[in-house]
Amino acid sequence: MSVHYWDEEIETLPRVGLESIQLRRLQHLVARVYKTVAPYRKKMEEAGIRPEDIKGLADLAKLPFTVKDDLRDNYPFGLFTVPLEEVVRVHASSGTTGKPTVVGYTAKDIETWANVMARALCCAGATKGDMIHNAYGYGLFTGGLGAHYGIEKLGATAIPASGGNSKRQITIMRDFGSTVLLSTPSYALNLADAMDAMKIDPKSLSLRVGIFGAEPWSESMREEVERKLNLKATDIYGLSEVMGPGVAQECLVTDRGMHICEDHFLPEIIDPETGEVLPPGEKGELVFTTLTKEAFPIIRYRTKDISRLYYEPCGCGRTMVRMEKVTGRTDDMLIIRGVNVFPSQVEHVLVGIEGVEPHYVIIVEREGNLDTMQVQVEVSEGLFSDEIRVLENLTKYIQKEIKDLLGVTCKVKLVEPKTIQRSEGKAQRVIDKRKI
Ligand code: DLL
Repeated sequence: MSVHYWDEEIETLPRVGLESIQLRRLQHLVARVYKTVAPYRKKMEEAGIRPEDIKGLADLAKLPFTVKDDLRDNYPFGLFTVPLEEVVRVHASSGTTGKPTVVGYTAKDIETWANVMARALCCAGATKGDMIHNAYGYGLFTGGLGAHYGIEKLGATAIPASGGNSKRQITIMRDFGSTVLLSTPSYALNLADAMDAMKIDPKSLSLRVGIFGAEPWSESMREEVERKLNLKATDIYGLSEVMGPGVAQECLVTDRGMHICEDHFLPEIIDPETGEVLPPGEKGELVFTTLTKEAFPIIRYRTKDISRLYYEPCGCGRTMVRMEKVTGRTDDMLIIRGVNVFPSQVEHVLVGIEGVEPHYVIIVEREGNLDTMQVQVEVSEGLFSDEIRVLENLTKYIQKEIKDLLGVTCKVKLVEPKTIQRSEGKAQRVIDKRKI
């Protein structure tokens, strides 16, 4: 397979060269942030560290972490390093709990972002000739606009579909001949359902590759999406605090991990309990330092995403480290009667069971002192009209599979097709009533 790069020189740079760029950029960043952002300076002073103490990349570990609360405490613009006149765009998280987090970009930041996003698109095999259907939400969420500028930078044709109105999206895909689909994996399934309802065979469309991210999705979900949409499904990772989509992207060669744009985003894996940096290959919490951002650089941001880093060379020739698919966050781990459960593990069990649709929700409650977990999952049209005994057996089977694989007893409730709320962006998989 011929690999094509957005920026071959940098993407295939030997690691020594890459690391020297990273160090230079890191030193520059720390000096600038120390000088211009009071909350960063205060934290560094408390930790007894000065910019000149950063002599090698290993010294990164001496710097204090940044967490989401730091952004909230400095809401809205307190961590920006440039005057607001220099900021050409802001994005914000929805802020389901407390204040939203706000991030800002200079014109150069937008240019960098477009470049890393174009790199991600190339990594997934997209070219100038592609018709790229962008169903990430446009607005304060970074997905839509972030991907959009990358598509234009690549020179491909952008279809700014945004989320929602699935039938119209399918019609557009068919009529415009969309070749690449960008959306959350849960919305991709939603689109597959709409296609089915419209009696459109995915094979009759021109979709070749999907670039799915913004939420955890299991390998079994990948197979499901590939089958239902007749495309190759690749994973894209990013977060607004660091940039937005395009921080990392799977290539078409590896089956292990996404290449991180390491010349812009410096990754570490830490032990979430102790904060200690873990050796390469170990699993832990992903931490990022931005190396080139102007308006809103961030130092050692704790993402809460669980991953690991692979430094082994990749068959595609890219030397940039790969991060393992993120299937859980330190804060979405459910503890059910002492057993740790990630929603993606439940997903892994459900998807692939015949007669079960990949639409589910996990409801956690506390009865007395006991945590209970109920998994509601849709069954397929044909099965729901089947005998009650068939449904009972299926319920028992799923309960047993979950118990065997995750070690937790749960109640399974099979629900009618199309009753679980569909997502237009990020899916809500868990309702934790213990927290309400
Ligand atoms: O979700 C940016 C994005 C847009 C990424 C479009 C990819 C595609 P936030 O809204 O700030 O930004 O959410 C970031 O989403 O910390 C992860 O927990 C999760 N996430 C993002 N990509 C993936 C992925 C965007 N590929 C948070 N796999 C992150 C698993 C992901 N989780």
